[in-house]
Amino acid sequence: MTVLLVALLLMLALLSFWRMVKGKLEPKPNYPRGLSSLPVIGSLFHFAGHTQLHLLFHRLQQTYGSLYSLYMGSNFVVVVNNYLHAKEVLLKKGKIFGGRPRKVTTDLLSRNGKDIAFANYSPIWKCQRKLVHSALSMFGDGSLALEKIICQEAASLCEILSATQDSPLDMAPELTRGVTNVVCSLCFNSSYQRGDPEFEAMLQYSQGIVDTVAKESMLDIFPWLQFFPNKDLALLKKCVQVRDQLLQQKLVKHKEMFSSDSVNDLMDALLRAKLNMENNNSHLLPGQELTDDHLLMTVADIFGAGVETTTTVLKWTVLYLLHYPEVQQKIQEEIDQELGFNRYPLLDDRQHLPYLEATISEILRIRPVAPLFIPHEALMDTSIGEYDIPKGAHIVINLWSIHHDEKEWEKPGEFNPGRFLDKDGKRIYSPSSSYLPFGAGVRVCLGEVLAKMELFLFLSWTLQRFTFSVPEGHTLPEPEGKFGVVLQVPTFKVKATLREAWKSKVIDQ
Ligand code: STR
Repeated sequence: MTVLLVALLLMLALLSFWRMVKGKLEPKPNYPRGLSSLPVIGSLFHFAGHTQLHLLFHRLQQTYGSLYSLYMGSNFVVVVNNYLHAKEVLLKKGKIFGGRPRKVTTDLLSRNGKDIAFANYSPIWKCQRKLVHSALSMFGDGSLALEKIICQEAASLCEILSATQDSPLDMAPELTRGVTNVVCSLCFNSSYQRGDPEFEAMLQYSQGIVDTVAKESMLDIFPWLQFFPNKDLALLKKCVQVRDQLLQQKLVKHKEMFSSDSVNDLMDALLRAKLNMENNNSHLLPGQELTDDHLLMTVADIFGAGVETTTTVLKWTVLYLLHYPEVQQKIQEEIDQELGFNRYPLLDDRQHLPYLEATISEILRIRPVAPLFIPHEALMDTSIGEYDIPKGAHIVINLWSIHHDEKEWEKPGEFNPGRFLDKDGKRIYSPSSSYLPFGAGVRVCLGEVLAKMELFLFLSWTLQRFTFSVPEGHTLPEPEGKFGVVLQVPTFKVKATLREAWKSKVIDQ
């Protein structure tokens, strides 16, 4: 009996010794320093009362350093606030971090990740991206057609501004329509007139989607909430339904009219690719074919992204020009000098208008469109810097912190387009690498070229002709953004005054 007891004790001692040795040999993973957390809710109590997540994550650096971790409910989240770490995630380990966390709201929006923005890294996803990329360069930068379309929309915007001259105007819907028509031409080869009911419906559902989707809401953190009545979820479902109806109509029409000899827009290009893939279906594995759902969700993404992002930047620019009339004046002086009043701006003028280009760069820095990008997911065990990152971790890159890093930017809170110009003010350059307005790596923005074309043309056209100011009796709008899937601009009114030199001219194209 005693022998047995001694043997048992010895075995236990050996076991614990072996565990200790093993523990020493295989050290605990070295995760980034973490915020305290509780079961079920995770670290959410740190967020109480904060809706501006990008600002909170920026501030938490003071306590936890630039790379830290937390729990959103039961999800392990790593927050990256430094550009070197961000580049490691996006560029060096782009494929490893190429996943997207599944969320209730984005699954609803994208039919369980059949789009590009919210889908995981996969062969079919790569194919979708490639198709959009080649379609964009075919209809976009490859030809002059797009430049002409944008100029037409810019001219129409100017007409509206001169018709409503001097009376307070909310420019948001007008800017949205201009930008929407450009994306509409690209996606569907169509456009909207002012007051078109379909356009009004689109404005509404888009706002509903922006208000509810991918903003780290409770619904996304606790998926079981979807089984209870939820206002946000009901709104999102309604908006997605309206959007899908519109898209479905467009798809049916495109299928009816389809001819592989005349591919006029993104939808045609996707339909052609789908037919081609079906014709050589020998190497198509199940789950890897391009379905109607993939096609619709791809177009929906390009459309939604194309509208919401560029419009947001244009609104921010007008808001900042109200705050900094001297910047507006400088842009106008540059335009007057380089272009004069007898011709309208073209893309070729970009190289001659560095101050306008610098202003656009500064807007993209100080008010990034997507302050936390869209979260990434680690597809395998990996690392960031010296820290271990487990498979399945969600990675939130705080672009706000990257663009407001005091070690990289002089007075980052100040709006100063001059920081993007060389000392003669003739050439635009980036004074810091801590600047990623369009992201980087395998998931880099597909619309960067298009966006830059639109921003330049819409702004140069309007500023050549008009001066924006705060209407009498109105106050300057606060430059506070509202956090969401895009950083939303407050609603405000402007007075657009036709400049002296244009008073005797008619705007023609
Ligand atoms: C805006 C509203 C809408 O109707 C559809 C979409 C889907 C694509 C989204 C877009 C949204 C918001 C901006 C996103 C874009 C994909 C890429 C872009 C998130 C929700 C950015 O990363 C800024």
